[in-house]
Order: sequence, then C-alpha cells, then structure tokens
Amino acid sequence: MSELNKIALKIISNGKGILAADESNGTMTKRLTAVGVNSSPENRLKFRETLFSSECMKECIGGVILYDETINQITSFGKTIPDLISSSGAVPGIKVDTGAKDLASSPEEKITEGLDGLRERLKKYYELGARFTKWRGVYKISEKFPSKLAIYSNAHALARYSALVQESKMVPIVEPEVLMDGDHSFELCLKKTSEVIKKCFEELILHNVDLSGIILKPNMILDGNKSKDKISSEEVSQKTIECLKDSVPSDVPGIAFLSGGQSEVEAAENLNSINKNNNTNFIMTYSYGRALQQSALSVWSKNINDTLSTQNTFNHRAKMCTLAAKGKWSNKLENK
Ligand code: 5MM
Repeated sequence: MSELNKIALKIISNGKGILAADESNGTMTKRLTAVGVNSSPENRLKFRETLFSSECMKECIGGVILYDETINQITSFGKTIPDLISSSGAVPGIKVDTGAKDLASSPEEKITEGLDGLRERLKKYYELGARFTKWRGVYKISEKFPSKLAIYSNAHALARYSALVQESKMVPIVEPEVLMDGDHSFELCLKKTSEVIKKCFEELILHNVDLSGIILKPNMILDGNKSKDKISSEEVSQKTIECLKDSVPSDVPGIAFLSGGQSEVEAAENLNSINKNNNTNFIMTYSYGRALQQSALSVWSKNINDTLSTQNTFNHRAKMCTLAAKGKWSNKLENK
C-alpha cells in the first residue's frame, strides 16, 4: 500500500467523511452576511474553531478542507488550526485552486486557475501540516454545455494539479462539479457527468497520477434544481452508481460526494441509498460544505458565544452523514 493510498483511506474509511470548510473569503462573507454576522477574520475563525473542536471530529470527520486564511490562523486557545484538526485524528487539507474564471473563447463557462507557483505553495502547505488538497472544476450544464473545450481544459488542469500534489506527497481531491443549476433532467446530468469524469481520468492517466492515491469528489446524478421533476433517492443511487461504475477506474479507493445545493436531509438520504446499493469496490462517503454546516451556522449566528448549541447541531449533522456513509441512516434517526 503506498503512503498516498494510506492517507486517502485514513480520511474516508469506516464511515468517516470530509468537512469542506474551504469557503474563500468572498463565499464566507456571503454566508455570514446572510445570517447577520460580520465577516471579519476573527468571526470566520471563531465559527470554524467551534466546529473543529466538536465531539464528532473524532468519530465522523476524517479530513477537513481549509482555505488559505484558516490554515494560517491560531485558535483562541493557542493551537494552530492543523494541530487542532490532527488532535482529533482527522487529516488537515487545503484548497489550492485560486478560483473559477471565465473561459476564453467560451466565456459563459469557467476554467479553474491556480497552477502558477503551485509547486512552491504546496511545499508551504505541507510544512503547515496539510496532507491532502482540493481543486474544483465547475461545469455549466444544458444541451450544449459543458463544451468540449471546458471538459478538456478543466480535466487537463485537474490532472496537472494532481501530479504536482502527489509529487509533494499529498493526496489530491479531484472535484469535477457539474452544477445543479437549470431545468435539465437527470438523464442529461448522467450523460454530461459521465463525459466529464471520463475525460478527467484520461488526463490523470496521461499525467501518470497514481489513482490509488486520489479521492474523487463528484456530484450525484440529480434533476436540475429548476426542473419540475424530482428523481427519487433510490433512482439517484442507481444512476449515480451506474455513472461511477462506468467512468471511474477501479484503482481509485474512494468517492466523496459534494452536496451541491441539496438540503442537509436530502444529502444524507441520497448518500444512504448510494451506500445501500453500492455494488462497487469504491468507498462512497461525503465531502460536504453546506450540507454539514448550514444548520450549525444558523444556530451559531443567533449567539456566537453559544459553543454548545452550535456543536450539538454540527455533531448531529456529521453523525447523520456518517450513518449514511454506512447505509445506516433513517428518517427516524434524523428526527430523534
Ligand atoms: C465550501 O465551498 C467550496 C467552494 O468555496 P469557494 O466557492 O468559496 O471557493 C466548494 O468547493 C465545496 O468544497 C464543494 O463544492 C462542496 O460544497 P457543497 O456545499 O456543494 O457540499
């Protein structure tokens, strides 16, 4: 077993999942403003250290994805953030892309940037304690999108990023996200997601990336968020598994889904069905941002000093997601 494979398995085994707390300052400001909290570096740290000190960090969370500001912060009790995360047994990770920009010659689409100077930044993050990284490609969906150009250029960037990350002895999370925005059907989501993931692996293989030392972070197969239809949880799991079986090489140890705008309960229910029906060798778990933090943020915003209530809310969400990662979640447990 390679060192990279060991790290990947430590993050995603035994029902553990990933907390995606890597919102850039722009996104975090939107989230905090929406609940009436001032987005200062101190408040961003306070919310995040409250989550990272929660009980569920030991049982449920295998890895935390951080943003550059957070990985450099010191907690109110004097620990570095990576030390706080490691002390619960979880692995600190870091988002290393610098965001999605308009794609030249197809400006309605995006290309993710951040390759310039990446080798040097990775060295610094390793020294700070990071052992895995994340890079997200975003794809607009409709009959004509994503274009071949967007599919190819994002796959190429994801592969170049992954090769550099493995050279720095860290595990790359490869996140190709076909967005939920639109009135498209789940059939179109299946077709486009398969095309996107297949191209990613073509490029990863071309760049000699060790597939046993990556984690794939894809979207689930869903109807668009403006569609009048809504696929059932059972169908989500069947179509998602069909897509991954057909497009992901078997060397990949695990798949950690993004929540993509699903509600907290939907994201747990769909992951649960996926695990109940999982007939592959892939570990299937979560790497949720909104679907792990939304309720906790709302509770925290009512009193930012109420650590206990915030942590209780976060503990419950993480526990539900971990049950779902084992196929043991139920509505009854959700409402207990
Ligand atoms: C946590 O949000 C991440 C994006 O932040 P920026 O847009 O500020 O860079 C995002 O990459 C996230 O990690 C994934 O999309 C998963 O998050 P969700 O909320 O979709 O589970």
